[in-house]
Amino acid sequence: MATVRLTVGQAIVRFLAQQFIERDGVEQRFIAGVWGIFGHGNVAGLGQALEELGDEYDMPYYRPQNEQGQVHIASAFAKHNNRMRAFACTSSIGPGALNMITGAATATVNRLPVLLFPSDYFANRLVDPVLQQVEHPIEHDVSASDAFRPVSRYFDRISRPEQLLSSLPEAFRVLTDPAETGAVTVSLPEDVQAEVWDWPERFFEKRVWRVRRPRPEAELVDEVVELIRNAKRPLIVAGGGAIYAGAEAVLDTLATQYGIPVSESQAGKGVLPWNHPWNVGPIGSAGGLAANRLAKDADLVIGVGTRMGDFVTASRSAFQDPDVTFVGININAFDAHKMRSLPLIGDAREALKAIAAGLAAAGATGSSQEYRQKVAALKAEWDEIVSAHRAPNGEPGDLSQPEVIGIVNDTIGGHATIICAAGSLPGDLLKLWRPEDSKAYHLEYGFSCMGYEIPAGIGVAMAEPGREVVVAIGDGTYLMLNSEIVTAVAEGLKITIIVFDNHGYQCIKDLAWNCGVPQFGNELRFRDSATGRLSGGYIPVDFAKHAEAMGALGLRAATEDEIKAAIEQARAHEGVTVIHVAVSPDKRAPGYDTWWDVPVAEVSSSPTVNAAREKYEVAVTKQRSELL
Ligand SMILES: Cc1ncc(C[n+]2csc(CCOP(=O)(O)OP(=O)(O)O)c2C)c(N)n1
Ligand SMILES: [Mg+2]
Repeated sequence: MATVRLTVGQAIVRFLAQQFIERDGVEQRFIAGVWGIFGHGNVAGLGQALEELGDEYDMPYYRPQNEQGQVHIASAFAKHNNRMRAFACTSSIGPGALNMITGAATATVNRLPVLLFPSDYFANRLVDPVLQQVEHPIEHDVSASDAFRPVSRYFDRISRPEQLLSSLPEAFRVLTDPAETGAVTVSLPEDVQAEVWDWPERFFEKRVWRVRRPRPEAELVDEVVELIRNAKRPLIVAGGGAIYAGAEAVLDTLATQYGIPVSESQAGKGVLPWNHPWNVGPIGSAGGLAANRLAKDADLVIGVGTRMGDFVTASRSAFQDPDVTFVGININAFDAHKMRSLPLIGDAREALKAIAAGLAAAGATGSSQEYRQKVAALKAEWDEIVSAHRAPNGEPGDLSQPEVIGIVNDTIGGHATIICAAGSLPGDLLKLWRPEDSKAYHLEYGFSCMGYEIPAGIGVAMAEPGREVVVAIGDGTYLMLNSEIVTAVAEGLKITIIVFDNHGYQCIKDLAWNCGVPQFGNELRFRDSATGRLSGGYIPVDFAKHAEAMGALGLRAATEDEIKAAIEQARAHEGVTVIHVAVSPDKRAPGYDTWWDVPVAEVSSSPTVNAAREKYEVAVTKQRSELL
């Protein structure tokens, strides 16, 4: 057997370079590069290998500022590429590795492939405890990297070089499997990374991972066709899986031909353009009037590539028809079964095609004229509500977040990619943003991880050079993780970041208030010596100056005209622009006929808490616990 002598680090670089992915006849290299922060755990292992072999094998290295940031960059890159390209990430041991945990969980929850190589303590244990080693007192084989297990879809620790031979192919099988994908973690002890092995040459031959598009079972398709034919008030809920599978066109045809309204989750928004006649807008706790009213009375709900998270189901209160039936079209059996669904397990595009063919063969005519008119009327009503929220009210110095969203969307249009993840912005964007294609709305709302936004701007800008990238971020979230601005500057990327400054964690203040709790800890205020609490004046933060310090163009905008001018300046600037926009701390889009389960204290001496509890006890009666 022909062999080649390389270290574990070097073998990894060569292996990564030879992994390809193919779907629908399109083949490409899967791993676009390696992000990493070096420390003693990986500097002479993977670090050495990337330095020596990176150019030769076209495996570029990128340097972030924070290990969490690099995993978010990788997630966003994969998401914008519909999971057909990915990054690997390396970190040192202990703290560097643990900084990747939050990113790993975010990737796994959102079903996004990221390949993580945290470093690990010496496998030979001769220097124990090495710097940064968590010494577990009784379980000697437990290391910090074991914390990746619950947040990864695949985990392995390489304590002998030859273990790579079985571990790496398995890692790529999971990464490229549409149902299993997520964070894949291969932990690399620092001594093993530098150890040599005579690898079979075949290990480094080109390998193509074909992305499955499984067709659902024909018998179940027939059942679904019958359900649709008998439904009086059908409703589709489109999730991220519909976009990853490229089901846009078939969904359009099915909805149009059979008069089935399509509602959207955060990950599914954009699958149909906002002005598509059958797109009734967002559903659930952060949803809109049209979809939520349709959901309430729907007799058949067809989930397409959705996890049926609590925001979509309004904590299981969205669907009130006593006999409502669910169909779960999903490549992931786990998701397909949710809400007691008839599980139509398979690729979303292929499943919808099969249903369309079944409906055509059965001579189905689709929903009634009455239902079609009702859908059209609700959509028109919702569109008007959205337009009203977005319209600038012209009061300088008192801009609301919905108005700013409208101004920004009108200025950049419906094809720029808007990015967001946490705070009150996701809810307002879900309701008010008007995407015109399925890659124009990039929300991470599976984990709603504060800190995803700016790194995601990098991931999207790298995934699709040429598309305008705009990050919408709250002031609180900006303060949590902004340092990847430096990375974007270093990479020469053009990204516009709009900071919505409302003096703190206002969505949580709203939430607290809904639970009867007054402002406590959420706003960004000085400590007040009189109360001893954080109830002093607002702490002024100059976000434009802060961004300038990191090499970005920093701008401020307080009026409609200033926002438009700032965006134009950002467009003309070859680099990162941060626009600081002050928005009202209290004005956000309201909820529409919905609820979200946030438990209220069952006992309290506060009358507002008791009043909120009373309301809560009424609200939970709408929760359909039988739909489990
Ligand atoms: C990492 C992380 N920590 C905590 C939370 C809980 N959380 C959700 S939104 C939010 C406040 C966000 O504040 P900001 O970005 O200013 O947005 P705003 O609510 O003001 O719109 C917090 C603390 C979270 N989602 N992620
Ligand atoms: Mg805020």
